[in-house]
Amino acid sequence: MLDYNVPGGKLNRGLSVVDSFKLLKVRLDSSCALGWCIEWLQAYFLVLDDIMDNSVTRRGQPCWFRVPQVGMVAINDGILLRNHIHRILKKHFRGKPFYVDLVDLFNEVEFQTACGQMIDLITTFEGEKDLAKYSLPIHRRIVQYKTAYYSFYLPVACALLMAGENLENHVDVKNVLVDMGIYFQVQDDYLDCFADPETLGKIGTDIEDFKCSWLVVKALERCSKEQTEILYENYGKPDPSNVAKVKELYKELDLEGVFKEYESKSYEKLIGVIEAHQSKAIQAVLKSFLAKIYKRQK
Ligand code: GPP
Ligand code: MG
Ligand code: MG
Ligand code: MG
Repeated sequence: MLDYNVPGGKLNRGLSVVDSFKLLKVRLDSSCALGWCIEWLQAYFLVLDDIMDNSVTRRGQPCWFRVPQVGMVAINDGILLRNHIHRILKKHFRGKPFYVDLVDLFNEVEFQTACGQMIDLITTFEGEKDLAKYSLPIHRRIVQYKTAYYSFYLPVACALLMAGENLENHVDVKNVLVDMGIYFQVQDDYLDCFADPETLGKIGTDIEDFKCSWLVVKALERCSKEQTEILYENYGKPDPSNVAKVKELYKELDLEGVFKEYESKSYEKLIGVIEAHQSKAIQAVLKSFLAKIYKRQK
């Protein structure tokens, strides 16, 4: 179960912990163990997210719950993956002065992620499917919580804690990382529809699932009256012919072009904010993280 679900990703989150340690010049033997804790957290979220999103593939193989003889045992596997984070933390860090803060950080970030996942899911409830409620502020709220905290803030916060820093003094760093996480999830929403599943390692399900994706929000902003009707008729239905109509509309509205412009504008904005930071070491940490994801194809 561990071999199937923990490795095989891009390791952006885990490696960012290790890179941040190096850039902040923290000497600690167990930085890799901490990086892996975030990869375990990611595995736990993905196993459960794929059940909730009714997904088909992940990292180029069937989603864990789709493996014959796994099924809903996958829920318990998710819980086991989660438990192991705290077992690893205890094994490597229990005697350290930052141990309590580290445990608290993981708990807090997990709570934020579960809240984001809740909003992501309840906006798609059968019987409440109403595209009129989807807007950029709603999208931002969902992705800030479901993705940005655990994927971007957590790796750097871990390194800062171990460098002996008080996280309350780094609200500006948290804010940039949250914006970076929002940009990352917009990429995820874009790739869900436009990437080749072979490269991406997963088959998109956002249109079928009636997700508040960045693409549908942008489409709603740009649609004519007739196009809006097409979107309302076809969004959130499992039939491939409905999905195809939505994708056709996205092409007509040039959402690929809209995304490319968003991507370069976001990058420039983020670089601007990063370069205004007083610490060169923190600038390097943030830039190295951004470089990992800019113009990613998977
Ligand atoms: C990504 O959303 C968000 C998560 C993986 C967090 C899940 C949180 C839980 C508490 C289970 P997504 O569904 O767009 O990701 P993907 O496209 O990879 O399925
Ligand atoms: Mg999801
Ligand atoms: Mg998903
Ligand atoms: Mg997605």
